[in-house]
Amino acid sequence: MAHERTLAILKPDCVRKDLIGEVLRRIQEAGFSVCALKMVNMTKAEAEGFYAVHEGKPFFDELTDFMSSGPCVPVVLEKDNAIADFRELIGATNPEEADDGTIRSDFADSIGENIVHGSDSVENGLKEAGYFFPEHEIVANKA
Ligand code: RTP
Ligand code: MG
Repeated sequence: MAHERTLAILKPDCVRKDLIGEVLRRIQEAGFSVCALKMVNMTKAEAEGFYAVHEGKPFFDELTDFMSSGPCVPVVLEKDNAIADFRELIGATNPEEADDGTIRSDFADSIGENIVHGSDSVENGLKEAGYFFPEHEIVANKA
């Protein structure tokens, strides 16, 4: 199984609900290593850049308004099979469809405000980590 990097974002609703610690605890308990972490307040333009792949979709304006509505916490994570395992840990995009015990099922209010982002491919994981962190700020934490 390949060692992979994924970029998680604890979204503004996660921060507003004081769930940073709880969500990070679940992520670490699931075996992910935290390799970079910070708090940022994205501008609308920065949120549009991050989610550029969704430009033109009906939810794009709502999504980028939400992602720039307050501080969020981008986190670079590493683990074997990180991309798929992280998406399993967080659950389906719509919390009503997320499996019991997943982060979105337990904490998210709606498909728009769904607590956490996870990269959807190895290539995007590397690209998205680079959106927030220069390579020298991503540290080797465990193997
Ligand atoms: P994410 O990128 O945030 O990890 O979420 P995802 O892969 O599960 O979902 P994606 O299709 O990439 O959509 C990105 C975010 O856009 C919002 N969304 N709203 N109202 C809607 O129909 C709708 N669809 C997507 C969600 O907040 C989703 O996380
Ligand atoms: Mg996505």
